[in-house]
Amino acid sequence: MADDLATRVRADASTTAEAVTKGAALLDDVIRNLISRQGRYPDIASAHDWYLALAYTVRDRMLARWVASARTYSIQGMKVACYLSAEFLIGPQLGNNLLNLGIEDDARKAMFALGLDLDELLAVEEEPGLGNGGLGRLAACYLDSLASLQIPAIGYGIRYEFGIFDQEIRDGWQVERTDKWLEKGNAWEIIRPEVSYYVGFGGHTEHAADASGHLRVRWIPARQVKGVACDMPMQGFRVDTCNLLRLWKSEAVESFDFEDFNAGEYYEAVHEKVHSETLSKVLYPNDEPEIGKRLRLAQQYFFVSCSLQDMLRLMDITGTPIEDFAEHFAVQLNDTHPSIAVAELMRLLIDVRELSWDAAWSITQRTFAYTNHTLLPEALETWSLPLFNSQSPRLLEIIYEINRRFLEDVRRAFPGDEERVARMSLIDETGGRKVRMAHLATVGSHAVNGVAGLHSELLRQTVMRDFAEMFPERFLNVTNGVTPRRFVMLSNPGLAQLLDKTIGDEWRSDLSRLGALAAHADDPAFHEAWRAIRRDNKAALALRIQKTVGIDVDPDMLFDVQVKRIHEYKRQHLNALYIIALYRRLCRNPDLVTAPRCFIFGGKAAPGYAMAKLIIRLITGVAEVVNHDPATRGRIKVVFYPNFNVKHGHWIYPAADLSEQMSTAGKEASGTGNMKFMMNGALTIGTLDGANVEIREEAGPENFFLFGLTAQQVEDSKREGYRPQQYVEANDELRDALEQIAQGRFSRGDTNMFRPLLDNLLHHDPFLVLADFADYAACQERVSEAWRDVRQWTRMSIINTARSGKFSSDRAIQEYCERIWDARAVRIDLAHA
Ligand code: 26Q
Repeated sequence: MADDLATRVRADASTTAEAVTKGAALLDDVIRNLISRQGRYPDIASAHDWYLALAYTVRDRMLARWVASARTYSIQGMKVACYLSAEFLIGPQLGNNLLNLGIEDDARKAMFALGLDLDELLAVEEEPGLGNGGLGRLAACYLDSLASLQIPAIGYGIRYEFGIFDQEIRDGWQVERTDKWLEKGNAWEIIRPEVSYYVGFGGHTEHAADASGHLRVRWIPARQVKGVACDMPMQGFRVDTCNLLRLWKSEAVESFDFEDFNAGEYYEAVHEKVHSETLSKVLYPNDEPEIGKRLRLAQQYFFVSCSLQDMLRLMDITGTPIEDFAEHFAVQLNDTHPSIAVAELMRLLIDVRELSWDAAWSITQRTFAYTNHTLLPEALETWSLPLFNSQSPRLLEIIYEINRRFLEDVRRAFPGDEERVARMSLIDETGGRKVRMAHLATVGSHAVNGVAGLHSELLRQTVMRDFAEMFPERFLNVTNGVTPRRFVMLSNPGLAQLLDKTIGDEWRSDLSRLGALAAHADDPAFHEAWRAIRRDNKAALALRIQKTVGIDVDPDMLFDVQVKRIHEYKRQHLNALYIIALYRRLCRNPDLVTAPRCFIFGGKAAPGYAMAKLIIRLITGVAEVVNHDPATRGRIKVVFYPNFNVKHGHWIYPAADLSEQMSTAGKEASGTGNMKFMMNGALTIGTLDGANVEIREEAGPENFFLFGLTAQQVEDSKREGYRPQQYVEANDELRDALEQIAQGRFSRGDTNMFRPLLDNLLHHDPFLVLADFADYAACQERVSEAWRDVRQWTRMSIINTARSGKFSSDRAIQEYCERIWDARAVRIDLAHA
């Protein structure tokens, strides 16, 4: 059978000799895996069986590279960059791994020879949704860049059994379904029971002098949980480097022996097992902390402790003295979620490895660096002292001691300024006492960075002001980036090929080379090719939309897209208000000349965030009315695309003409979707917020649709007493839109449904939706006008792609390596490993 199929591949006249050999070998391996790993045979194999067989085959190729990488790192004693993150939103792996290994064509041909379509196999893969959104996806882009730049690196996180929920829309409302991504197994992971660590919880500490008179602390935990390593290979693009994503799965320590238990103990032991396994059970689906969630703090400590113990084990294996820890590991804290690591490393070094406080503190500070992803006060993480103490009494003692020494430094630097001391303390004493995780991360790190220029600046001026005054050299900016492998090459192959043909393929490893496209921005033949690709992408998305939500959209319309988590500060409701105003205009004036538009939304609301769920309901309500009104047929469509995730992003980003980036200025730390759209040739309509500022700088103001108040004006208007009503009084269209909502027009006559949203807008409007409405609507008119000049729009689209080079995660990772980690590339050579 296998021979037969291999002959079919060889017989394909279009393949070169080398490709024939590679393709045939791949095919042989796929069939071997199908039989020996899955116990299936070709005649009865389902698409999922074939997917698995191919995935195993690809994994084997990566493991050979991973082994070569690991050997090289340990022999050469390279510094390893460790990225600690509670989330890694890595997305589907098969297509990306084929791309990075450079065997996509081989795989396509091998599958074809089996009578299978590679795209259909790619489609059956469940994506690991181990993150909420931006922060988790950023971590995944960084792993891709680290491997592609040949930097020794490990990603450390949690292997959640249930990732971010699947979103369904029922009667216009979001409904959550559990994400059972592991149900059919995960072909990419290697579970390593031999790589496991114990993590303690609760209990008490005992202080006593040791034989040589040094004070030693013993922590006697009340419970222990075992963390088992689950590894996923992270293959670099066109290199032999393959790094590791190591995710921890929690297990019970006790494997219990039936004979030793009476019935009572037996149930107790089972309970213990269930309890332990709960730790890595589910991802918290909120992109903001909730108060007092014990399990969340336990998850954070669990994965951080396992990860640090793992680093210490790697030191021991290679016989490296513990004193050299900071020369061998650079540990990046992805927001404050892993910041308990500062105290845990101190504990491991002092209590377990018996280093002095000063030696341990020096190692800790030189090891860690912290990335902040938010300025929103409600999103800054704190944990109540009683909760913290009951979980990790020893760590709290250590935090007190860090704080005592730190506040001494503050007092020395700012004598007599006790208010400053209170503001900077690691412990918040106002209200219930709490540990301030951002302060712990900042004090325990040698570098603190924001994720876009404006964000880093605001960080220094607002939430971190006192710290920036005391340690100005510690604060820096590293603007985020996204991987062009996944978000251009994989999801927009048509564009990738056109780029290769036009400017050569060096852009694939050096995105700044896209700049060469500018020379073609006025070439009519190139315009035509550009538009043809974009039209194909839009037709493909239109087909998906038809299949998933049953709405017909015309690919020649302007695709106006807002996909991201649903949040008031991101202002999807401002977009909705504009759609209502436009719709009303079109109803009133059948001859109005304007760009025919399809508004596409996507994004999940945190399950407990009622206002965000109501915003989804408003969008689906508007869609229902607008899409069924014959008066506006062909001129306006509204789509809420359910369950927006990485996979769906692959279809959406390449098909967008207009990227909506409309957060209230000063609130979005960076945004990364904005970068994905830009690379794929969308124009941006946006505020001066996050990385939009830099996108506009790069694209040029003439190629960016700017609207809205600046961060400074937002602050000023709040200080001066903002009155949302005043904007309603001054704008007929806005008033009409709000009235339509209030009258139940988008809620099937229900005049109560949107009351909370309207009350909020009219009386508080914390994100200045109404203040920015008029300017947004005017800006959208400029968009419509620009759209009608096809040549000019195409030119702007090309220029946006051409100038998107800065937003590659390769550039961002290079900055982290040079400015924060002092990490260097090492060439891995599979042939000589
Ligand atoms: C914290 C504690 C308890 C429970 C949940 C959390 C939690 C989880 C996720 C808090 C925050 C998040 C996610 C934040 C996030 O995605 N931030 C985004 O990060 C992107 C990458 O830097 C930026 O581009 C976005 O601007 C920022 O909003």
